[in-house]
Amino acid sequence: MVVQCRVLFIFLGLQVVMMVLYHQGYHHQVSRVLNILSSSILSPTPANLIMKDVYSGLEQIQALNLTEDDLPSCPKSSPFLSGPLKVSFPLHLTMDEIAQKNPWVQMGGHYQPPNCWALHHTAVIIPYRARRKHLYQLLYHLHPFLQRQQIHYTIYVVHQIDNNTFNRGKLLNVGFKEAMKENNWQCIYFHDVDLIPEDDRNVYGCSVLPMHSAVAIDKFQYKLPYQTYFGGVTALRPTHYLKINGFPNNYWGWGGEDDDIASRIFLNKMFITRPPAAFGRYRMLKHGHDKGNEVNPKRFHLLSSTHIRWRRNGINTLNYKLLSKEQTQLYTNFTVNLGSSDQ
Ligand code: UD2
Ligand code: MN
Repeated sequence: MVVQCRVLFIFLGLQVVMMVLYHQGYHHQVSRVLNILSSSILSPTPANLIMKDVYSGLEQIQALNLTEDDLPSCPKSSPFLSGPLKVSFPLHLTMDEIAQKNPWVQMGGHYQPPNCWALHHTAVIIPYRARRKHLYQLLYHLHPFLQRQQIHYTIYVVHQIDNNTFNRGKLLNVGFKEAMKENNWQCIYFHDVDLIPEDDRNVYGCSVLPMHSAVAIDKFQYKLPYQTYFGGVTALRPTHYLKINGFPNNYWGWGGEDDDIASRIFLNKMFITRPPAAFGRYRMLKHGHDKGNEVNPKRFHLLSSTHIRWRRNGINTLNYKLLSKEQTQLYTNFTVNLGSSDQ
């Protein structure tokens, strides 16, 4: 009681100070202080909520003694959601260790809530080459993250095996095509291997608009670098993906393909939607520029002609060689040869 009185007293005192300052002409300063206070007191930022481990509570997942047909629908908001997560990076992760922590995940990186009928059916596609440590960290975090959301999902890794320059756009196209052969997915997430989500309210389901989920990344001080930014983690319904003719195949090396995809969306009269910044938070695992993914000097030139090219460069012109398809404990792996960079 005494503590409550003191808090109330301090609060009232602050209000009086603010009023006096305001009337003395310090409008700008007062509103700045109020903004800071309201954003830290009222908004659900990590500082004010108890941050849980991404695995906490998942031991409660239990199968019901019902056939699939009789399962109830999962609730709109999963009871496992806890908001901001305490993100930590265990050292020397192995596939077995991660699999043991995720007993409900089936071969191929497949999961379906055992106790309810999922509302979201999502394929997660990861473009990949030579980032094993990042991949294991992502798998360690993403599996429990998606189970917290009661989503039906599979994680697909599209591995560029050839020695040609890396091509993220083309790998994502391959991922889309191969994943859709496996299942009639309703939502496709395109996910960089090095982005670890920090808040489980960033639900990996599709909305009626193309989704850009990586709104606030630590690398960019948790701010959107620019308004049309569409990098990192994005999601589309298959119909929207097909409407924009998928992604460009001809961005070899680093950069530009994400802006090309954004242009395709705008050219098709769609808009981008985003989760609130407090939800769309990510940590990017540290890395430099990879060998074989050098900055693409042609990217600005290519971007200037997206409006001319998008119809004849995309999923309808995709060619690649699928060398193997393998089901591991934690993901389905597509190993591909993308061909050479001459197209
Ligand atoms: C930014 C974008 C990314 C993409 C890229 C330009 C963000 C958060 N991300 O990432 O979406 O548009 O710029 O191409 O802005 N990769 C490998 N092996 C490699 C090279 C790349 O696996 O040798 C994959 C991996 O999934 C990686 C992704 O490609 O996360 C993007 O490459 P990056 O992380 O090197 O580039 P970055 O962080 O600038
Ligand atoms: Mn990165």
